[in-house]
Amino acid sequence: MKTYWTLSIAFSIIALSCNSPSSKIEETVSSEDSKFLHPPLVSHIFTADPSAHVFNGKIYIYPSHDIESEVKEDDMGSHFDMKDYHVFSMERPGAEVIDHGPALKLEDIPWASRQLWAPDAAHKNGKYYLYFPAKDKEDIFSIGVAVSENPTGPFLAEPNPIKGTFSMDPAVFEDEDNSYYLYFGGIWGGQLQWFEDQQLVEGRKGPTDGIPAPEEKALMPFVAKLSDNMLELAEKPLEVLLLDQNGEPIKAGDNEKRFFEAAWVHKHNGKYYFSYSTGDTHFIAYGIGDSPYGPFTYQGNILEPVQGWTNHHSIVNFEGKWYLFYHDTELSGKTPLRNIKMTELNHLPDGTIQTINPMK
Ligand code: FUB
Repeated sequence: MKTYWTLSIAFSIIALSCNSPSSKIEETVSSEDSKFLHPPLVSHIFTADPSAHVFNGKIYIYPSHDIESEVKEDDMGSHFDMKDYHVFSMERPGAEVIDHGPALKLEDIPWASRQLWAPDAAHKNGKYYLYFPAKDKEDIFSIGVAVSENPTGPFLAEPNPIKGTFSMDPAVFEDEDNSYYLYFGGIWGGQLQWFEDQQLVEGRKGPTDGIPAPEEKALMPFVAKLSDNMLELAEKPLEVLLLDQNGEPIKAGDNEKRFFEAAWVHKHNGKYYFSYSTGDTHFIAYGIGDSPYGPFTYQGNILEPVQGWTNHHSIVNFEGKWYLFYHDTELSGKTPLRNIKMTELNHLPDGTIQTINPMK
């Protein structure tokens, strides 16, 4: 393990010297004395929300690309003002992380106006699909898709967002029968609370307009199967039900357990694991279920709070081992300027996941 991370530190240093780092980014590299469990994977630009996949035996990471912005911080996440995506690859854990440059730019997405938030990607029949949230010209989030022949892009955006989507944080799960499912949703800045019966309710404006009372059922994320061509939903989105350990839907006031954003699904030993951020309580929590549609029964936390307000992750299997990709703000100390990281993840013999503390 030590060699693995020592190697990773060495590669971070190489990456720093090969690229021209922005003068605003401190060239901090974690050391043995660091309070952080792991060093950043990327140091020459700010990156967040890492969605990792193994395509053709190699790890590809699809993160958000954080940038410094003049936009003031608020509870709608306006300060996350991203304008493009870069794709990264690594041959294996611990290897050099390669930045393949801009893969999709805001100006090339006909329907989008601002805020390219957490994306995800999928591979089918030799084509690669980048799913991404953005605000439309009316400032409402939807999810778009862009296509490439190459996992690193460039990706060509479809002219319109995917019909039937709303809110943000898309995550695609490919099941063993080669069906693909798109999960999405997020409250506060993610605008999920502005929708009822999947329709925008007029007049809702702020982060809590439409959030149910504490004793009511929490807002849940959504899922829909993707069509054969990966460009549309094959069905009307269904609510993903998250249950507490008594089998009751998690309540809106249960802030340490309720869904906030950052859906992700992986499958282990025939069970489906739905993981997500609890937002204002900063955990990556998870539930287990028997179907990609849920329901998922809450089990606990995968990741304790990281440095920085947001917590967002992905989980991927590489050559039989599981890895958690996550982010924090080690390089900047500022919430909207994050850096991606990775660590090993363990499923215990009873199927639960060992909780990771991102600080030593
Ligand atoms: O990166 C912008 C937003 O912050 C993401 O979409 C959320 O999940 C949170 O990480």
